[in-house]
Amino acid sequence: MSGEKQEMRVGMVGHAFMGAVHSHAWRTAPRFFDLPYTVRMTAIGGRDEARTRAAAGKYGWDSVETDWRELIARDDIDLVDICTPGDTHAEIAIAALAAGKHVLCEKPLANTVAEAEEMAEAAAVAAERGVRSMVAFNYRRVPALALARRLVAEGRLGELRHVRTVYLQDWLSDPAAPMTWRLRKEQAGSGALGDLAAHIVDAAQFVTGELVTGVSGQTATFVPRRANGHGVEEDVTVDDCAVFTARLGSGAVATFEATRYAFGRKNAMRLEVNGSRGSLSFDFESMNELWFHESGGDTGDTGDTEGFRRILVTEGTHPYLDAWWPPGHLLGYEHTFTHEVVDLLRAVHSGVNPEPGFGTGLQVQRVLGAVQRSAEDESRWSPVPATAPVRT
Ligand code: SOE
Repeated sequence: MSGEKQEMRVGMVGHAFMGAVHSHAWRTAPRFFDLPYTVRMTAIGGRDEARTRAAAGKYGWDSVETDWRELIARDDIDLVDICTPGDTHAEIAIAALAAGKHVLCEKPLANTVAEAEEMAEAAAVAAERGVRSMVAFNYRRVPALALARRLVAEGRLGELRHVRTVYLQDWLSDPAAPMTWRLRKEQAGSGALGDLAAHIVDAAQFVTGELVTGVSGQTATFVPRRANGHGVEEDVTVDDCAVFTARLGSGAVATFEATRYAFGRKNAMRLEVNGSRGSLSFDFESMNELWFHESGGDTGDTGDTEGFRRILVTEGTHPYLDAWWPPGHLLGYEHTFTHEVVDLLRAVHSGVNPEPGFGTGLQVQRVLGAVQRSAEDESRWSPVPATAPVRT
């Protein structure tokens, strides 16, 4: 039938927390946004057949694969969504790209800069064949942060002076919290640095439109051993927190703090930007709000009535909101993943490289690597080499 939409047939590898929220995104994106494709949730991959079959039934996938190599070899799959721990991102993504599959890969892009460089190169080569790739920095798709980027780009804050970011969780505050793959370097690559700081580095670069050019940082591991599921104690081989200062391309000064020990903070991803004319402030735990202060700006406030005002980012004219609810009815964490899928599919259909692509993922990985080098060298200043954008 003419005008019938092409089907995008998706295969997802992994079915834990990220598998669940990505499944929700694939299911909702075509139902709430006008997309150039219909979406078929063709296969979900996992090593344990019983658990993967249960996930397929729960999240709505048509079939199951217990070997990701089988999944990417299928000719009824057009796009591979990687929701596994970081130690498998590179091999799965590079193989999927070589097989001509578009790729969405969870963050951080990889566990090392070297792996990220290989992935970015594979993405550039694949892009020349029209095969697209994106890294899942979902917080860019919070409408309030997309609005923040717009305000900075419009010059509403003037010249940037400070970027202040934290990402605070507390799920390791209890020393009795069990060992998990996230605490093993060989699986996770790093701890709070790659898991949480990756997000705020990308968010800072996204909102300001500037790249981190150098860092000085430290990491710490507060609880060096934890008991695994069998009651056997293992060494924690990653950081529990990472704290670092940085400079951005314009000379603005930035601070980053990522921890899993901020007792009472559940998912407090916060960003504040101070410029020569104004400031903005965001807290993911109030993700529908953006606080904005514009000295002598359009509020007409001057002198003793100036100050931050709250923008409730739920108007139909705000990024992504025209697809959802009336003003004031609020969005949640899961909506950011739906927005991510929408932007990916629209980019694939338009024949352009989606952002954040693997080149951006490599840039973030280079910042993380610079922090690790600095932390190992008594917080010495560690320059970050610029990352050329992925060739289109
Ligand atoms: C860590 O617990 C985590 O799940 C991150 O891995 C996600 O990227 C973040 O969005 C929520 O917290």
